[in-house]
Amino acid sequence: MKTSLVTGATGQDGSYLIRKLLSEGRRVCALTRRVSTSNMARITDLKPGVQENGSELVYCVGDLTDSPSLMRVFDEYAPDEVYNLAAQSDVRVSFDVPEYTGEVDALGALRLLECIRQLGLTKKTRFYQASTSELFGAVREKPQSETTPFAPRSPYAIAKLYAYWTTVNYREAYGIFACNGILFNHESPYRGENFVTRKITRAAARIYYGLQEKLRMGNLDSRRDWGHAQDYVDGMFLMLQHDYPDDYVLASGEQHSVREFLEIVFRKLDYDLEWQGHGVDEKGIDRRTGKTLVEIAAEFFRPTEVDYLCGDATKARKILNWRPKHSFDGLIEDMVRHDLELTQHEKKALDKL
Ligand code: NAP
Ligand code: F7E
Repeated sequence: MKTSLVTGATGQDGSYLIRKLLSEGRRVCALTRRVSTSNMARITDLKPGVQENGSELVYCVGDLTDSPSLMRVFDEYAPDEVYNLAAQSDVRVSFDVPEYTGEVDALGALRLLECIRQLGLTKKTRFYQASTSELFGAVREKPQSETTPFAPRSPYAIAKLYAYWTTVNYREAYGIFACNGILFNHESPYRGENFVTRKITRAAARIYYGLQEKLRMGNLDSRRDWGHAQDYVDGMFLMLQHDYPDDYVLASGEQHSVREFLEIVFRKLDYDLEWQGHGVDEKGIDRRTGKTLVEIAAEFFRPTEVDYLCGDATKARKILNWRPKHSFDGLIEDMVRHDLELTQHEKKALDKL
């Protein structure tokens, strides 16, 4: 049985990838870090031990800022595959904690690759690095593909740039089967609530059930290429099963603004938003009730913004036969339905008090 180590196991992508790898019959080592509050919400249903289909789940503790903990895990499990998903992944927060972001996102990848090298696993262990469309930053061409030059615009993107080139370097220098997945934004009901799509679907559901009055937003006019996380973890898996290592863009090829995303979500809940005012004074008002549902707040803007992202995933489609199954509307439906259910439970619990 092949052993796959997943860092960032408690995150959005980790929670989907573990399920995928278990369904493929792997022994999965899910790396989690010690934190003072519970971080297991997305995977509470995944119990350790042998699963019904014969696959196996093991939880192990480690932190990307702590080499000894990583060495111990590699020494014990000698994984056939490593999916490095762990990161301080919030772009805006990276401006507040730039050094920490570099420790985890840049040096964390180096520490994992050093485990492979120092423990003599270079011929055995395949490595996936969670690279990002944020590398394209102030975009040099449209759409962006594997050959587009990088122009990072945040401490997060700069840290990920270091990890990207370290992955390429360890592939070339030591012959490690190491791949970069340059993934454009991908979302799901498991998306962290600080990221814009989930912030919107969660707030819209809370407004719908009367648990929140309005939503405070940053830059509504930035544009993203949003896909579904489930499709993107399938792509990660394909990269490590291929005959040779390489770097791939995964993207939907479709682009929408934050404003459009927000309007669609509210429309699904029967609100009809009209925009009034400009800049931080802009407001989203429901035409039927005259209520202000959306306001702009300066705190959600970034010192440097990435305005425009749209990916070209031709290479992944041709070489890996990667075929995303979800549409943009299907993604929104999935998220809205989930957050309506979640909020309904929240409201029932509150009503009982
Ligand atoms: P996420 O939900 O924020 O998950 C991040 C994971 O990293 C969590 O499990 C977190 O653990 C873990 N982590 C953070 N610091 C750590 C440390 N010092 N040591 C060990 N683990 C640590 O991120 P995601 O959306 O699933 O994204 C997965 C990866 O893909 C990230 O590397 C992200 O930067 C990258 N990426 C994401 C997207 C996207 O659109 N989602 C696109 C391109 C690239 P806790 O639960 O304990 O906090
Ligand atoms: O912002 C704008 C914001 O935080 C998207 C991470 O997974 O994808 C993610 O990074 C856009 C930005 O994602 C709010 O300014 C407006 O232009 O959802 P986000 P991100 O920064 O694109 C990439 C590919 C990663 O690699 C990252 O790890 O939305 N925006 N108003 C807002 N964003 C947030 N968070 N909150 C707002 O209120």
